[in-house]
Amino acid sequence: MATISSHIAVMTFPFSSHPSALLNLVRRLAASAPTVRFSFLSTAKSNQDIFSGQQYDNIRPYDVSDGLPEGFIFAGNVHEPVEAFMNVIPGNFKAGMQEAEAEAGVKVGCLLTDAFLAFGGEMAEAMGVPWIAFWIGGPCSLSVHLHTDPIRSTVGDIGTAHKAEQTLKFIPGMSKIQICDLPEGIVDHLEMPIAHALHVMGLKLPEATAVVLNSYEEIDLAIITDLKTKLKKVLSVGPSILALSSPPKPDESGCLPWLDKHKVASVAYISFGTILVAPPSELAALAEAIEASRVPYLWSLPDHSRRHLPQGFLERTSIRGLIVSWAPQLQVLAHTSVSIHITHSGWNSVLESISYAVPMICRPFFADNMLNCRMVEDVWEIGVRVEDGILTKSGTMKAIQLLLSDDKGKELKENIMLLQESAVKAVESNGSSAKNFEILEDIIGFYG
Ligand code: U2F
Repeated sequence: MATISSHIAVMTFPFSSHPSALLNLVRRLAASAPTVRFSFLSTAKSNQDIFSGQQYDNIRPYDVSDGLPEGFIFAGNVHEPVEAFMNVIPGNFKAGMQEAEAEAGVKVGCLLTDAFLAFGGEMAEAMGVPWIAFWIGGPCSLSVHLHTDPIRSTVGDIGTAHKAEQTLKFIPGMSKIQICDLPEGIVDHLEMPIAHALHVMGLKLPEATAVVLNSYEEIDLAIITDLKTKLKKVLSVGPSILALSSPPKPDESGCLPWLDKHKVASVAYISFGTILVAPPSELAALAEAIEASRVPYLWSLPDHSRRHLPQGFLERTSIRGLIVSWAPQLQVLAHTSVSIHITHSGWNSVLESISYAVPMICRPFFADNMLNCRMVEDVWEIGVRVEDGILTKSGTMKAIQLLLSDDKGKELKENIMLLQESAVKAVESNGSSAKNFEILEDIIGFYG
């Protein structure tokens, strides 16, 4: 790398798809600012997973403590590693940053953190540098975290079904969102440690020099306009997958040649993201629905969940199904034979479905999933929520039939194609995301 002109410390929330989404943003910035050094601070495990041997000229990974005791064995409780990590921030990041500064020989001139790491604001202030926060979710979920106090005081204690169906019409752009769609920690589950962290985040983000989103303005104009009144700068720069050219991910399980053998727009792709373990009864019901619908399917399913599939399911459906433990999701959604995405409605998955125009069947589980699902079904009308929000044989079959139908299915497809078109335009030169990215580059270039 040429002489380092400036140094940016990047701090991740090292769970689920957070580090890889932030790395995608950093890769774009690093490519456009070759003399800027990006020190990427995350836990050893997360760095190993996302860099997987890949090197970049001006991005250097640094491992920070995960707070877990030596020899810790993950026993399935996802909250455990998150709590251990939350207990060692921000000391672990400070140590990592000192190491990075010593190695680069240049002081850090800007902090780019996952928005979950709200301490970034105070740390940046103490260092006299700007704080850029990256929000991994959509504008809708950012909005509820910024409005947590008004939501709590307007709604009060949620307890009755009636209140659960109340809408957030007092927040611009959120009139279709119901109380029951809110992530845990806004009006209930307040005891969760992450709930406190997200509340603090909502209070701190207005101090950030800029908040960057992997989204694009046209998808939620009213919400973005409102966010702009609350934050110093709101920069939607995505969808990053359309803006960043990446080498294709390895297809170790042969998903793509398998898809090649199927008819155009015939296959249902199923995935519930990176951390979620769907309840056994729902996995069995989903399998039964797929089998009875006779729809070809590609299912990204962790190995330990396979035992929950109905007996003989794999053998009976092997001619038109493939189950893998990990799929190259972007290439899968981009494949012409895929016509349905059965998803937990994680933000990345929703945005990827939009980017490749694949209508969704949503089974939301937690966090922002319910909000994203509501947007998919009621605002953008590009998919449906499964009946009663859980996977049953009959409800899932109905949803599959609907998506394959000539009337409603066609309408959903047309709607998602329009959104895809606007996403593509946003990242083209002069598009809203491209312009926002230039503003971000200026901030990095100016302060870094
Ligand atoms: C949590 O999200 P997840 O990481 O579980 O889900 P997504 O945001 O949808 O991201 C999943 C990513 O993993 C990829 C896929 C997405 O980029 O392409 N992937 C893959 O490549 N192959 C597979 O077989 C399966 C997945 C949480 F659940 C969400 O609610 C939040 O929105 C998200 C961000 O906070 O974190």
